[in-house]
Amino acid sequence: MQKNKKKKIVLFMPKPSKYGYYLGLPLALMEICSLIDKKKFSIKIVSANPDSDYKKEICETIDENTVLFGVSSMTGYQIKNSIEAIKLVRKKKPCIPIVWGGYHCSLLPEETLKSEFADIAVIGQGQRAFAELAEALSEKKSLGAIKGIAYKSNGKIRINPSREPEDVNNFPDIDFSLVDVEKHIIPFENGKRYINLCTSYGCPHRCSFCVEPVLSKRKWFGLKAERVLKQMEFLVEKHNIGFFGFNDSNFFVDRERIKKICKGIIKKGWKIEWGDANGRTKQLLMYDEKLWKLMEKSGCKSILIGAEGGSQEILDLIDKDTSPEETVKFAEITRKHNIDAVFSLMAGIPKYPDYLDKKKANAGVKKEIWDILKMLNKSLHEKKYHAILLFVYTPYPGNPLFEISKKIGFKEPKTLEEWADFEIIANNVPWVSKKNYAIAQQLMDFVFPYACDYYKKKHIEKLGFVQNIFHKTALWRWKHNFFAFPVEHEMLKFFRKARGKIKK
Ligand code: B12
Repeated sequence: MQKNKKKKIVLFMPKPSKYGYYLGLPLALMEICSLIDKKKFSIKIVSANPDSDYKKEICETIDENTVLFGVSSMTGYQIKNSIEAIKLVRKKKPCIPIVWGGYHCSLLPEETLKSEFADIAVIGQGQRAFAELAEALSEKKSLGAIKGIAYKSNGKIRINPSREPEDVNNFPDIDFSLVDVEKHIIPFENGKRYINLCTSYGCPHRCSFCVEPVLSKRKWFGLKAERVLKQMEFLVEKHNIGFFGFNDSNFFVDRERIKKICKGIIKKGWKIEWGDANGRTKQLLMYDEKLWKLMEKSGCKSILIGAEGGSQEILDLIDKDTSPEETVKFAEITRKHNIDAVFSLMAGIPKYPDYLDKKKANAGVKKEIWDILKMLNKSLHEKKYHAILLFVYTPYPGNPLFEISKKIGFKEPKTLEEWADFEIIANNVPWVSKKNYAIAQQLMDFVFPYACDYYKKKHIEKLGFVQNIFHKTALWRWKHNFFAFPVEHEMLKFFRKARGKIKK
């Protein structure tokens, strides 16, 4: 290592899917640098972003001054892309410590470290643990005292005591100069420039399919409204941002904070919109009319709700602590305030021991889909909605539903590399039959997007004849619950495949 030169930290944000890119700011990586001593370390963040050749950037950046190479990964394809990047690093400098962070290694640190492509895993919230780790690696000190990490030492895996999640207000603001912000802006509707921000950590709720209760231990810390507004101000003034998408697991926990953020936006007179923010029906139904009006006036355009299911039985099974009636009510309130409710739903919730029986499983999953459609029919008027997302339940490690899934036949991947191939688009669970899976896919991919009035406004006038027919058949299928002979869906899949092959 050259003396008197700053030591280098190189970080990589991988692609979420084979043909996708990592869009938006690599917030996790920017956040973990907030406590790094910039006098001592130089930082290079590389994103698998459409505007950059990330492989070349990694190869050109790694050198003898590099103290670590870090990757951020959720379960699934990001692991695969991270391993591809790590192979490039290993080829150039085989001894650089490889640090994993993010949801996957936090849930399965030991399994992650069994892979030859991992040396250290940071478990959970990363800011403080990462700063201590960089310091220790650069000084060649022991890692034994750093809470919240796991690492390999003399061929053995050591898991240090855990670290309690901390209030995000303890950390300095994220440093936007760490990345080329312009490269991470996403072109959006009406010519607006879209950027993502994350203003809180954790979620206080207990949903039994979600990783949050396991990692954040049902704690929630929201960045003070003034600090949120300061970040927004920088992005509006320096980068002409017109739409803010919030990546928080639960943006709306603190009513007073939301009030202050909305009032701040209005006071500043910014011509901005905001949305894609995760919330919960019960919590948002407690907001009064004044606050809904304030949100509308401040530019709130969409709220993402984990509606999850269409029946009370399913919602109780996943500890969702809400009801289908609340989802319907929520749709009414958002409609009244011109805010799009984006519903995220799941079909194929595991039931033990019922779903050991194939017939019961087929009937149960079918009923779930039907209940979802019934609830949507009550919630949505004239198909005026923004988006509906219907996923087939995919077991992610670390929560109670994952354990139930194993009891009824789910074969859990056993290595980091196997988890890399674990795709959301594949049907990974044996209790969802091919037929039910195909219906859910047809709804998600074809019926919901094409039946939607918003889609019609956005595309049909421009794209013409085929889209128009698709819009009409999607509406017809939904009205009659008729999903056999899915010709249109097959056509769409064929076009997408052809496009994918071209991209290759
Ligand atoms: C944005 C997002 C996405 C984006 C990806 C980003 C993009 N722009 O392209 C998209 C839309 C593509 C996406 C897709 C999916 N997502 Co997603 N997504 C998120 C979301 C909402 C925000 C991520 C974020 O920016 N967080 C903000 C940063 C600051 O927090 P963080 O990532 O947790 O980082 C902290 C620590 O984890 C740690 N850390 C993170 N990285 C690193 C790296 C190092 C080196 C270190 C030391 C520490 C560290 O330190 C950070 C600061 O404390 C999270 C929920 C959430 N709030 O995090 C879900 C989340 C990550 N997604 C999740 C899931 C399940 C999915 C999907 C399967 C959803 C679906 N049904 O399609 C797909 C998977 C895609 C695939 N093909 O496999 C789960 C992950 C579960 C898991 N086991 O991995 C989450 C947690 C949501 C949830 N509660 O279930 N997602």
